[in-house]
Amino acid sequence: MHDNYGDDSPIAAFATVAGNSALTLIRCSGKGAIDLASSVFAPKKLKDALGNTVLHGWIISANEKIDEVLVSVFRAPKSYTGEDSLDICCHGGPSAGKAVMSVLKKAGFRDALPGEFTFRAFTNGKLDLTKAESVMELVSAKTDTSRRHAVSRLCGSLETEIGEIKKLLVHVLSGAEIYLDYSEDEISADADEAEGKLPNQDTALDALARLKRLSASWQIERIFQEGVTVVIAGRPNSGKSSLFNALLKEDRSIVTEIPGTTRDWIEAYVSVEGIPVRLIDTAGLRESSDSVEKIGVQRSRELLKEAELVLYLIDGAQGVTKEDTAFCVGYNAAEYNTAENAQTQKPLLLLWNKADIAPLPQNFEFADNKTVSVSAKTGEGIAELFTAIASAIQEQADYQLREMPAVAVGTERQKKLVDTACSALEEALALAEKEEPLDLIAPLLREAVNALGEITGEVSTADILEEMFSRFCVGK
Ligand SMILES: Nc1nc2c(ncn2[C@@H]2O[C@H](COP(=O)(O)OP(=O)(O)OP(=O)(O)O)[C@@H](O)[C@H]2O)c(=O)[nH]1
Ligand SMILES: [Mg+2]
Repeated sequence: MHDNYGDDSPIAAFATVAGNSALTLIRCSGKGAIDLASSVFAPKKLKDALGNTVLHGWIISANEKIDEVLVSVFRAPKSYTGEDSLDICCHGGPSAGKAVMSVLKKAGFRDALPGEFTFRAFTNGKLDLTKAESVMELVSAKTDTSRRHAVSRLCGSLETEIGEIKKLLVHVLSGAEIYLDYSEDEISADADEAEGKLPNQDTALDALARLKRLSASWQIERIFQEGVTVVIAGRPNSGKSSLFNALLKEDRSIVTEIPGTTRDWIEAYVSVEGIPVRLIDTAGLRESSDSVEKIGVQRSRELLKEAELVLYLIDGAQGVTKEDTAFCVGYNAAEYNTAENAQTQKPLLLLWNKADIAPLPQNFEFADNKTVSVSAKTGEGIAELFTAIASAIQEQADYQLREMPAVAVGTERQKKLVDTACSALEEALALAEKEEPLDLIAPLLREAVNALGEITGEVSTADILEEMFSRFCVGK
């Protein structure tokens, strides 16, 4: 555990990113935080301020006015962290916030560690671990759907579900433990047990079904949290960068009529029917003698390995070329090195671009793929393309992306613990079926209960907490 995580010393951190903006927010929290801040604030006395009030004044250092600020004062335990806290709203830009921070540090605040505010909120009982994690999910939500899922957990949907399942398991466990208190001959052939069932078997099955639903929810949730990597590939000049810009609805990637324009890849997130798509524009695939372009093409090939879906562009003005065939069907032309170029068996969506000047031929069939006709230039077919991308992502999933369960796990950590509980419970049920003694079964039930306790943080160790919170950003 880091030396400082877990203490209550006064900490400060920027809650907003540096850059040109109207305002910068600095967060402070900890024992004595209000008194410390009061020593560098004028003309009012911050230390006399009531909780939940906002004071206007100046941050001062040796009588020099550093910045004009608004300070929100929160008194323990009524604050995000549960401690005395302040939000100092400074002017934006590269200088004001920095100067204020330097004064605060001199006054006795130390830099906050990543996630330390939320860590303190957790240790002070302000939120459980599922809510703490949802704060991070919310900050990094890439689409509106991702945001909604995170907000549902922040409101406690997962905490409640875990709590309810845990109650069921505790009920099953206490049933088993009652029997354990008696010697074998005292147990008068309990009906359930005799039939190879756990005491309160129905409750155990109900818990198992709910755990399985939660575990399965991660397949969908992972997509909404992490996004799907979609790589745009094709020959130079086929219009990849134009398409990238059209999907993003902004001019991000350089477009010219010169083949080989894109050298280094570029990525951006775009929402496709609520699914966060990490869209990557790559260098056009061709053999090149230009050393910079060569590296670009090599990078395109590496990115293709990462892709979960490839959008392959055919330049309609050129029609299908042997390179297109080599890529899409691994066609073995003697003059073309297919081994290196054939796509790595990734799901592929074929696009016929430049439909404005070269319409898709009737009955066009190529490489057994459905072909979407688009014009990156005029926007024709782009709406249909969004639908086609969403369908292609859906096709690879063995669950309905649009049918999000009411409660879902939001992190890999939670999913793993749900699985631990699931397998322990399944094993307990299997042992009961074999009519094994309860003293073998009860520890498994306890393991399941503990795993659920770890999800919410009732059961936690310093290592687990540090691992989790160190992935948060500073200022959260
Ligand atoms: N008419 C027409 N021209 C297009 C369309 N899409 C792209 N172009 C033109 O095709 C040329 C190449 O476009 P880019 O988007 O730079 O092509 P690219 O595939 O990124 O090319 P590289 O980066 O060199 O691999 C430019 O002159 C574009 O204006 C389209 O749908 N219709
Ligand atoms: Mg390009």
